[in-house]
Amino acid sequence: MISKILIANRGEIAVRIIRAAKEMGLKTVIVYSKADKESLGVKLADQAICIGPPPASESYLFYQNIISAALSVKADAIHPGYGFLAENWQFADACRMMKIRFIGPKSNVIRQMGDKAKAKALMKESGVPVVPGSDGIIDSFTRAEETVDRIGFPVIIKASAGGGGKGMRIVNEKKDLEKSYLYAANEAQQAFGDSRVYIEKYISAPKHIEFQVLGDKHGHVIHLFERDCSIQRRHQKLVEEAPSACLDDETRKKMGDIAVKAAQTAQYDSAGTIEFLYDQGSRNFYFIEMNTRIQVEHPVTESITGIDLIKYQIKIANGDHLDLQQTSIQRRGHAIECRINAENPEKDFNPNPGKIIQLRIPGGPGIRVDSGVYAGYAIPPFYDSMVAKLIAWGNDRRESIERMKRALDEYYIEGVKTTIPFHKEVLRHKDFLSGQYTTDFVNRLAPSS
Ligand code: MV4
Repeated sequence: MISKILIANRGEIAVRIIRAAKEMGLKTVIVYSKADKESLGVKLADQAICIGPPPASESYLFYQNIISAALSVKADAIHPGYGFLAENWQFADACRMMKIRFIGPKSNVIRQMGDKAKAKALMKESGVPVVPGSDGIIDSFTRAEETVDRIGFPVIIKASAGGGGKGMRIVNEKKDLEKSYLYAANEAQQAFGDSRVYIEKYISAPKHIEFQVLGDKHGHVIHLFERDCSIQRRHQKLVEEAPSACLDDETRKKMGDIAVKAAQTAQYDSAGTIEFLYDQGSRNFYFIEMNTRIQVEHPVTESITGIDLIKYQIKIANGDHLDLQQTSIQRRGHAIECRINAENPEKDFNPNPGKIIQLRIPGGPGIRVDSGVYAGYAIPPFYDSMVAKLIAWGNDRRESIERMKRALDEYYIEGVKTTIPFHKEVLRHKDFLSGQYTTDFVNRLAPSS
């Protein structure tokens, strides 16, 4: 039985995991880099162990030290959060070898879903709709030509070891294909040490719809509906909502059933996400990838279902049977999340770390704030710039929007520039209000250089 959890992460997600563990009566240990000594997670955990200097490669990614820390305090499980080691199959495997439970899926599942071309082929084989394309790795320009002759332009070249948008290249005409293919393969090699790429038909201005799934170690899988994550900038999501304002109940039901089938195909246990591109014109949807971690935007799903996803991750890692049935999962109301980043939206969203001089956190009905900062805290420059997530729940979309606007007005952060003004603009934009916005929304609002 799990009784002590080591948190191999920082910031708001470390705090979120500590909160879930404490409510379950479990002991918590956090590891931290020298830059995070004064973090909220270090203050809230039962125990804290410094694992190295600020650079992540020497601390949060240096998993041998993290495993040593877990062994030294007799932690029975490690929660990786998101980012850092969350989708590192070698780390999950090392935990297993050291008899520490990795709070996430099996290492071979992380590995398989991390190879995006292989994951796509596996899904297609079991009847999950995928975007037409190369159905596997493109290992020569000749094969690239054959593929585009079959599917037509525009196409998108993706790194198989990528995901989340890194190493992608859109190609509109034949004369650019060879250059783009070589460029994409080279970029993939630089970024992931793996040059393999695959090709898909490029879907223009799609919606990014993802389904939350939960599976246990006994083969029981359910979904917890969708999140609309179409508001992103340079592949960083900025606003997420559930349910999606663009889905009809018939399409939602089809996508949910397919999401469960995809997770079953992957032999998935723990919390995971099935990503789809949704074409509003044709109402077609396509699996693009699976994320084998808890995601930043999970509170949106928690808000509309009342289900604590972190607690379920822990229970599932412990081997418990999932005590939820698909037919008993009810959606209630609407939730929106705004990511509050220490970035200057007026200066190309440049990171803006520094000391928080004053802080007023919103509250009241329907408002949740997941944050790792406090007044007087200095945001270190070494990691991502997200300092808080503001989640607004309402009985319907209109109420959640009004609550979010009200909460953004209440929020006062002095000392660092944040994305709050950007969010205020999004919330009054006609395309956001209509719910019909697509992945090109931010680029049209604030064209990136
Ligand atoms: C696509 C696509 C269009 N067609 N795939 C980006 C994030 C990653 N999870 C999937 N992504 C996309 N995949 C096909 N077949 C559009 C995106 C996409 C995108 C692509 C290039 C530049 C910006 C983008 C923003 C959102 C989605």
